[in-house]
Amino acid sequence: MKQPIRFVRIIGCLVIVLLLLTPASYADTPAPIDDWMETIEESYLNRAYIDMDGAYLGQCVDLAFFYAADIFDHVGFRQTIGLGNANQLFWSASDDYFEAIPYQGQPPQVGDIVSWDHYANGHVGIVFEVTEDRFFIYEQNSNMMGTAPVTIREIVAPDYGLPYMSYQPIGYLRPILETEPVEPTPAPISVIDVQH
Ligand SMILES: [Ca+2]
Repeated sequence: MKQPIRFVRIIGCLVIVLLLLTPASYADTPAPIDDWMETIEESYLNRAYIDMDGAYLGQCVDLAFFYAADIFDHVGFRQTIGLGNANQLFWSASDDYFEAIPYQGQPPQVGDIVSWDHYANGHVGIVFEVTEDRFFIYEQNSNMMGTAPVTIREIVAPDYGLPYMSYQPIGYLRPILETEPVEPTPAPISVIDVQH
């Protein structure tokens, strides 16, 4: 009986090692972010724009305001993301709610707000997918008139400049949210109980 028991132990250990080595994935994205992206896909993407501040119709910052208001739904967005133009939000966001990570060549994470500094007011978008050499954002104001719906833009490495400009991002605002607790996978009973 020794051999089967040893085999089960080895398999059990391999399963645990594989679980520990599994890289972070979208499953690690906090639920409020996932829920917000679902709302965008179902109700706004290529359909409607969002005007949170009542000025200039659907600006890019309105989407960031909407995002902040939704994922921190117990407090107004002015107290979390702050006020200002797109190129000011990186510094005005409250560090109780967002970690401001300066751009140093690294890719963002899903859920980050990316800020760029170009023209007078800058630009922001919310990252919904990251691949090996590019990431994708939801954005507004793609027609510069404020009347365009929420759209998608692809941002390509290495400098992550906007396609129509070549500015690097100022940085990433990363929401400070709890990730979903991961239920530990119980070890096979035979591994725990059998002692010799
Ligand atoms: Ca507006």
